[in-house]
This record gives sequence, C-alpha cells and structure tokens, in this order.
Amino acid sequence: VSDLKSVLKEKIPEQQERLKSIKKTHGSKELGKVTVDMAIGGMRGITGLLWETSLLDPEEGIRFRGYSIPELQEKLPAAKEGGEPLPEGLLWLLLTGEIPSKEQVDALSAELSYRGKELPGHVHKVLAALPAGTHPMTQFSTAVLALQPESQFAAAYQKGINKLNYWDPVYEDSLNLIAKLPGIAAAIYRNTYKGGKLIPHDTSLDWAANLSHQMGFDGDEVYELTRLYQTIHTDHEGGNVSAHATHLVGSALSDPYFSFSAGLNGLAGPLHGLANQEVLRWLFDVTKQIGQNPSKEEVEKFVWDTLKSGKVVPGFGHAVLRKTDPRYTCQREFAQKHLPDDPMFKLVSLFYEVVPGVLTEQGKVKNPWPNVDAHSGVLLQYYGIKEENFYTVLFGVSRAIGVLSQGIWSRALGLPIERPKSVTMDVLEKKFG
Ligand code: FCX
Repeated sequence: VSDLKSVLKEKIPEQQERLKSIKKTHGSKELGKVTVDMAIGGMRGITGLLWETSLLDPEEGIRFRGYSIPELQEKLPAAKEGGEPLPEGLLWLLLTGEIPSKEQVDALSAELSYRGKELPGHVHKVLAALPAGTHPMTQFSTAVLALQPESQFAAAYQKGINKLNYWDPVYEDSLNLIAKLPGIAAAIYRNTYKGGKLIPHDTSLDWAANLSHQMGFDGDEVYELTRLYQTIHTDHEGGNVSAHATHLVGSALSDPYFSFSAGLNGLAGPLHGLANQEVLRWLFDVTKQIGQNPSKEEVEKFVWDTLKSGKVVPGFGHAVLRKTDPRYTCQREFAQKHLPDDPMFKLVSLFYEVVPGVLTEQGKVKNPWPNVDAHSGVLLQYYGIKEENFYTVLFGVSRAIGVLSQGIWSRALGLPIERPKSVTMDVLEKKFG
C-alpha cells in the first residue's frame, strides 16, 4: 500500500482552515453579476462552484494543481526515461498538490493493481444481460452502478459516520473504483468487439498499460499512448458536464459509484465526451466522399456543407477555451514523433489548417480552434484500436481520476448539497417589464 492516504490526511486540516477563513473574510463579496443570458444560456460565464484539482484559463488551457501539460510531461514520473507521465502520478498530484517521487508512484501503481485485480462476477453477468449492440458508454455507466453495492461510504453512512470523516470511505470507494476501471473498460471492449475473450490483469504492468494490455494491445508505443491519453483527459475544471454532474450528485452524499455513473452519463453526450467518436465518424465521411488526401478547397467545402446542414463540426470549439486546446497540441506532438506519415494524421492536420478559418468566417462560434477530441481518435486508430464507438469509454476511465479526486476533497471540505435557484419566463417578463 502506498502512503498516499496518510499524505492526503495531513493536508486536510490546513485546507479546511483555508476555506473557513475565505468564507469568514470574503464570504459576502461578489464574483460577478448574473444576467438573463446566463440563466438561459447554460450558465456560461457564471462562477458558481469550488473545484480545487484543476483550473482552465481560456487563453492557455488547463492547469492541474497549477501545472500545465508540458510541465507535467517534464516533472511527473514516467514508466521509461523521457516517456509520457504515469497517470498514477497525476492522481497523487491532484489529491495532494505535490509532485510524487517515482517510488511513490510505483507504490500507488502496485496498490491500484491490488485493488483492481478482479471484478465481482455479477458485473460480468450484468454486462452479458445487455442487448448486443448496446453502446459501450451505456455498458460502462451500467457496470459502474453495478459496483455500487460495494460502496464503503454508503455502508458507513447507514451506520452513522461523523461528517468530519466522510472523506475516508469516499477515498476508499474512489481508489477501488479507479483501480477497477481498466478491467471494466477492457471487458466491455473484449465483449463488444472480440467475442468476449477476456485477457487477465497483468500485475507487472502499471495502471494505463494494464488497460491497453487487457484490451489486447501490447507494446511500448501503445502503452506510452495510453499513459498520455489517460493523463490528459483526467480533469478540465469543475463546470464541464461530466465534472459538474459528478460534483452535483456527490453533493447529495451519493457515493462515488452513483456520482461517477452520473458523470459518465453526461460524458456520453455528443457535445461533450462522445465528440471523440464523432470526430472519427466525420473523418471517415470525408475519406468516403473526397478520398484520403483531399485538397484544402475540398475540405473547406466539406466543412461548409456540414455547417449548412445544421450540424456541428466535432472536435472544434469550446465553452471556455479561446485558443487551441493544449490537450490537442500534446497529441499532435506525439503524432509528429511516432506517426508523422500516417495519412489520417495528415488529414487531421489539414482540418487544423482549414476549420478555424471557416468557423471564424461563419461568425457565431466563440472558439474556432480544435479541442482534445479533434486528435485523440487518429492516434487510437493508428495503434489498431479502430472501434470509435469505444473511444468515450477511454475518456471516461481517465476522467474518473479528476472527478473522483475532487469528490474526496469536496467531502473533506464539507461542501454542501448544491441547490441553485431557477426562474420562469413569466418572472423574467414581469421583473423586467
Ligand atoms: N461547429 C459548429 N457550430 C459550433 C461549433 C462547432 N464546432 N462550436 C460552437 N458552435 C456553435 C454553437 O452551436 C452555437 O450555435 P447556436 O447559437 O446556433 O446554438 C454557437 O456556435 C455559439 O456556441 P459557442 O458559445 O461558441 O460554444 P458553446 O459553449 O455553446 O458550445 C461546444 C461548446 C464544445 C459544445 C461546441 O463548441 C461544440 O458543439 N463543439 C463540437 C462538439 C465538441 O467538440 N465537443 C467537445 C467539447 C470539449 F472538448 C469537451 O467535451 O471537453
């Protein structure tokens, strides 16, 4: 067992004090005005929740406990010299705010391997009971909920746990769940695409490599891609649908299984996590219609046709970002290093050249630049993971690390049940005449 829990435990009192003094000193100060547009426009621009593990700057992108993706690639321990960060290291950072040593990360890898080495038999039965062709995200959310009977928080709450200790069983549930996700995801993959021949957990592999291994993909490069992919999809501050749903449901003291399943249901939305599958579908459409190395003009026409048919261009735009997503940039760098001549990579690069200009010309998109989903699929394709319907499951496995880390902190900080006020059009008309 790693000493992550004891390192975390000693951080909690000081953070509780910080929040108390912020509340006392600044509690009644304003964070900005709320307009009708915000109430009817998806709360865009409202600062209305606390989220410690990451913060999104519109211009520079995500920072995880203050660190940018390039800084994480430099500072977090890797499986091999100069390799991609191990996601276990990011889990340690998100929970403690400290960059862990390689020894601490290796101990956490071993602990997750122990916690996740097997799935309860009934989870396999639940998955087998779903009709063939059930979307992998439906299977994924169902499997997480099927694990809920093992929640230590739910059991502790029934016994009457002191609210100051909520974080402890929530930590246990969260690590158990994170540990089991590679096995669940791989079982879904093998059942859906490989006739159900499951591949056992390999205790010699780190968490991300085990995900790839159990799906049936072995090799240094695909392990490295999986480590990068699982690191960059973990967290994107608190307002995106999967984070916000997990946070909201958790605020009612629903345990991590209930709340993460809720987050996955949001991630399954085409405008959110499912966009990575939609991007690949869209790229296949392009190659079907205008071949694998179309001209810029042909791509431009294809993009305009997409917009004119009232559809979104998947993988582009973002509610907060106003620049190219750094999660796109690091994937592009990985591709330039490992698959510079891949035709699908060249096609993605061509879209990077063309799409922002078209979206800008169309005039209504606030952010014409690519987001994380515009690139992830072509990397997975290259290493043989061809089934784009499965991609959002890989996004969800990673997102658990961010949203469950924050979930532990939300309970440790005693954040209350969320209950924003709603309004009716009648009220809006009467109020403003
Ligand atoms: N293609 C076409 N139209 C787009 C667009 C795109 N890529 N992005 C935004 N727009 C449109 C919106 O649909 C909206 O049109 P409307 O006024 O007719 O409804 C208008 O531009 C203004 O939207 P905007 O404020 O720029 O963006 P939103 O905050 O409303 O939406 C998302 C943000 C990400 C949902 C939007 O950019 C989109 O649909 N992108 C495509 C799907 C996608 O890539 N999602 C992944 C998101 C992200 F990466 C993540 O999940 O983390």
